[in-house]
Amino acid sequence: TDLNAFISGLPKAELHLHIEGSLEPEQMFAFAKRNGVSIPFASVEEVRAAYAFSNLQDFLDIYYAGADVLRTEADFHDLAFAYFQRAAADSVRHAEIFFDPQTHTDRGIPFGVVADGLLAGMARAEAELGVTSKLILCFLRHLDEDAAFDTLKAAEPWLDRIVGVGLDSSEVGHPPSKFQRVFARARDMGLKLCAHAGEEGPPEYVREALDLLRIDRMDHGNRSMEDEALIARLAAERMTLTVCPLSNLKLCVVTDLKDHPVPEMLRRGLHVTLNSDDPAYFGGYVNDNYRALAEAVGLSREDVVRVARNSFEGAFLSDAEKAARL
Ligand code: ES4
Ligand code: ZN
Repeated sequence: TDLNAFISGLPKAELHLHIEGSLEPEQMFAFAKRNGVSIPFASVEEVRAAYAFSNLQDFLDIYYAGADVLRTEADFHDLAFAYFQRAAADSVRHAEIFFDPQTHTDRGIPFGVVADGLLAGMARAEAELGVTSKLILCFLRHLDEDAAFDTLKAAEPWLDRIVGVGLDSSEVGHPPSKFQRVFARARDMGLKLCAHAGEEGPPEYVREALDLLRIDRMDHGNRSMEDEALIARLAAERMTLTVCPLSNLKLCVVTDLKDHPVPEMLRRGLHVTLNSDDPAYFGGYVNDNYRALAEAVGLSREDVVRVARNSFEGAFLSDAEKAARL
């Protein structure tokens, strides 16, 4: 359709992408082979068949298992560069990518192997594809705050190349308040702050992310829509929400894309962006997310332009850098 073609060519930023979640089944087999790692699947088809999730934890169990094939700096470079090639094909001009260092350091992969590999892939993407990027270190919320502090410490030599910190993994039972001290430290260090909130967790977790973590950007935020005062506050504070429609569908955060909260978010003046989250697991990259949502809820061309503009406005870039990307 016309709108689909328009979406394809529209310059956009991707602000919610877990690089480990861009590991395609074909790459999983290739990395497993070159590293001599065994995986519990016989074929790419078998892997894809396993990607039927009923909630966030279902997905996380498979996602952490898949990450075990990533061992060397070259693996992290190749993973990142392959993502940027797909992003460039979707007219993504800038991407802010999450990584989960604890998933790797807890298996004996040094922080520097992960960070240097990703940073090399990012530098190559800027040089060869013209896609700029920033790196965001996520703390795993199912682990304790001391482990997050240890991770921040391990990251110290790289902090000039890391724009901010995030909070991901199992949300329910691990409220933002659990990480208040480490987020305060990160803020003091000059890092930007974001957190997954209101994906499965209640509006109270969204409030904690705002009041206790003092986040600069909110990942997901869907369940904010259950709380009128919270909606008004997010609009007044011009908080950017990094929404992920195909992720929400695959993890049963919504039962049908037709019921997705984005139209209501836009009506209420929220600064919505659209993103792919874990594209290899959820069935689509950023344009697939724009297109599937636009078709399901009937987004207009103006809505789509608004969302793409929000993606640059919400990026952790200076005004001059933002202007250069548009
Ligand atoms: C994630 Cl969709 C999602 N939610 C929370 N944590 C995550 N880590 C990777 N993808
Ligand atoms: Zn996410």
